[in-house]
Amino acid sequence: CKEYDFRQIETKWQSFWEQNRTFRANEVANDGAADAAKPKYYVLDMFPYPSGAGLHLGHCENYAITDILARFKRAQGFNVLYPIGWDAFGLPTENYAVKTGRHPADVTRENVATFKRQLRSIGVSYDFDREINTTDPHYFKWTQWIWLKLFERGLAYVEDKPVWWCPALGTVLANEEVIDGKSEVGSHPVERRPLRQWVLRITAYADRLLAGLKDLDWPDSTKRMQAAWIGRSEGTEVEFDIEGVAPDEARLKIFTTRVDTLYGATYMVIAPEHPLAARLTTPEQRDAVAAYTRAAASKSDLERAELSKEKTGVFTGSYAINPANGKHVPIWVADYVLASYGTGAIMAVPAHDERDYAFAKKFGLPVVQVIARKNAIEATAADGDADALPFCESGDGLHLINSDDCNGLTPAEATAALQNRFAAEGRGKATAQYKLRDWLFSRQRYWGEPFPIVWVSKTDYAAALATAKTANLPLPPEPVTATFDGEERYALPLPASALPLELPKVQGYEPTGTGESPLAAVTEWLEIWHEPQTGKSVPASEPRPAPHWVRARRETNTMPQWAGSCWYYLRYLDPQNADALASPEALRYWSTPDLYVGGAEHAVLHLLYARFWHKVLYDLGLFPTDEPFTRLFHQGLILGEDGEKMSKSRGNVANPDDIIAHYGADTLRLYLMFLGPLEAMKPWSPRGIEGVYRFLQKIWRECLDGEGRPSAKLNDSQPDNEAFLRVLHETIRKVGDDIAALRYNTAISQMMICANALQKAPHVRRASIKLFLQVLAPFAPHFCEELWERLGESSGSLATAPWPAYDPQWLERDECKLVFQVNGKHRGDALVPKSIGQEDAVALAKAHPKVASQLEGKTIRRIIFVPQKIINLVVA
Ligand code: ANZ
Repeated sequence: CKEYDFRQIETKWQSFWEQNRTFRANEVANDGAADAAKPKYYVLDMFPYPSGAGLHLGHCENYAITDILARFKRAQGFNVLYPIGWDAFGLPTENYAVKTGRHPADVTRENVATFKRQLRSIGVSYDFDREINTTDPHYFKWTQWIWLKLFERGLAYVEDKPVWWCPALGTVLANEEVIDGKSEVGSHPVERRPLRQWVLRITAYADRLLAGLKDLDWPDSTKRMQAAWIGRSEGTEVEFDIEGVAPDEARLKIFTTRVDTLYGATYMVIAPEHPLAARLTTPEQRDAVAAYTRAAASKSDLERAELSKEKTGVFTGSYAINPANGKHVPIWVADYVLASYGTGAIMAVPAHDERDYAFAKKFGLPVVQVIARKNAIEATAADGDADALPFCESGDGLHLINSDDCNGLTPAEATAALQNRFAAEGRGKATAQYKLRDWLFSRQRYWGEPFPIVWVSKTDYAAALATAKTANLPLPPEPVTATFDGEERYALPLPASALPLELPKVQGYEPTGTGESPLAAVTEWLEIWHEPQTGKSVPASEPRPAPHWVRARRETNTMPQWAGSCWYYLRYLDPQNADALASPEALRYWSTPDLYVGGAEHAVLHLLYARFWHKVLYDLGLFPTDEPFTRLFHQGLILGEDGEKMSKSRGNVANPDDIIAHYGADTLRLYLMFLGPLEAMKPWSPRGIEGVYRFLQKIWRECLDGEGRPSAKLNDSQPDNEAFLRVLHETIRKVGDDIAALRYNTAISQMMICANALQKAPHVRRASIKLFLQVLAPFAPHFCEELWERLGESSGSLATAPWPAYDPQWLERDECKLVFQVNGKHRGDALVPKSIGQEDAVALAKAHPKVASQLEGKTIRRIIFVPQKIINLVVA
């Protein structure tokens, strides 16, 4: 269509918006009472990692969803905060820097520029004045500041622990970055290795993180995944006496979720790393246990816990005494019991646990059934009615057998009885365990936030303290004791006034391969004289500036990429603030996002970590509420044409730049939103895109003549015909409702019906067309701005026009689901007014991407229309 020149139009309006800063969110403090009185609406995207590959269609989908909502909310009179920024620390950029020798900051800058150009080209209405970048020292100053708060509250600690070491990446990875024993990035093999690590005590918040889920307006599946990750198990701790060991000297404590099966415990297992392992091992068994323990050390928890894994283990030579029946049962070491869960020891009940059963069978240990169906005859395995073992059922209709005085009780009754008995004896108690582990929070890489601490020896610190006292100086901050390469040292926090602690320039970005980051090679930065009161430093090679300065070594670990994304939604509220992460006024006015949109792949980690930090900020009194994201929405994945996930290796990636060049951004936006329900997974098809493109062209031609001036159809001197008015007002109502409920695809079908009504109407009033453009504008903003202007609107941008009201007298309330078929096969459906006629129904069906692709190169032979039900296109 020669007249609808989307290239020229889109560029024109993008510059207009930019020059006029049309989408600037009003400041809280600076703007007058009028804006403060406006209700706020904060809509947030999960900010992107600016990779070298640029934007993909999934980003476009995500940002189109929020942009449409942001434009709608502005029109409704909200003061809208709709910001964007860059989650720019992290591995891919650093790996690229390693390869090319370029500074990661330079690489980041280029990638950000590409992303920004692409974002502008899709017409997203971000307030770019609030752009943030996690790698900017003005930003990470506050990431470090929050970390200091965690440190002060004892929520950050150092531990030498076995961690995932990836030889190829030369770094340690978090559990979450290891998938099936390979690194998530690059799929390299990983192994276990002990290293000095910073760890965050997220487990202290496990209960609150779990309880808080209840009130969140989040997809259920995501809430379930987080709950499972936190993994609260209700159970019982029981202490078993050890044969030949006095109970007050040592007892073996186990955690079980099935204390009702206690009479069926025929052996015990401790983890190879269990603190009692050496003590329980008899001299005859020492070599075997030692060999076994060595072998287990190289395995991951994941491998060890694998259900189907061949069970291995060795006998310690010792026995425990079952407190229920006094029987002596052997204690084994086996790696299917993890040191990091529960108490690192279990009572094994092979009759009722799959892993214990497999183990008992392999090592010839006894199997005693103690739970049975009530109606099943207590019988030998030979009897047809016996429960098949292992019998892992729970629930109703069960009772205890072979359990002395507990016989006949239900599992719940037995659990209560045994818990009471052990509580009275001081031998056990009801308790809960969590799957959640503390959060391994260091990386041995360059491109991350440095930790705002220094390491000092205890004697040096004591000397500095004494000097400060005699010289009447402020005292140094409180240090925390930690083991540093086998020696007790102090981790001394920098004072907040010394932040940000920036990254030094380095020669190369390769990991050192020793477990330390490239920072370990920057001696000038690393080894310093440090003034504890101010955080000032000079290289240790220089003379000590004053006696209260202390010899120190900086931390060479950096923070993981998650750090910056844990609190970024707060920085948008007040991004330039140099004195606080955000002002109290900004925090109060904008509060947390009203809607957060992003991929379901972040269901656990990012969303859990951010909730944790937010709760800490809440506890510090910095924030009035303790959940960051009260409403969350996941957009569905856009698949390749083949229905597979888009990926470079499959060669099925559609590039947004190409589509925009071909059809324009407005068409791309409409098309992405029309593909199906926003939360659904949907395959991309370039064919269906023609339908929405024609939809825009049709509107264009109805509104303008060949010269691009208002068309002869526009007639303000006559009232509109009723048929058109009915569709128009129904459209205003429905689009408003649908946007608010994130049902964009049905909003678009309604607008298509409206475009057909417009086409059929003999004449229309300009004011009516404008109403239509106003509701279409959030979806196709450039297109609508242009028509709005050409239809004689001189009062500036359509983006600032209020949302139109519908006239209830024209409303058609009754809707029905119309099914689209091609040759009798279901290809889609839409919610439409019951009064819809055949012509509109056909037009709507044809515009549907899945129908459109079926019509390609075919001729429609017959149309079967069953009003309010089906439109079937018979093609050949
Ligand atoms: C006896 C028993 C009998 C168990 C039975 C289960 C079924 P969740 O639900 O995951 O919390 N267990 C406890 N600590 C363990 C550890 N460190 N490593 C491996 N397994 C461990 O599972 C709790 C159950 O897992 C516990 O209850 C224990 O086995 C085992 F019919 O005790 B059970």
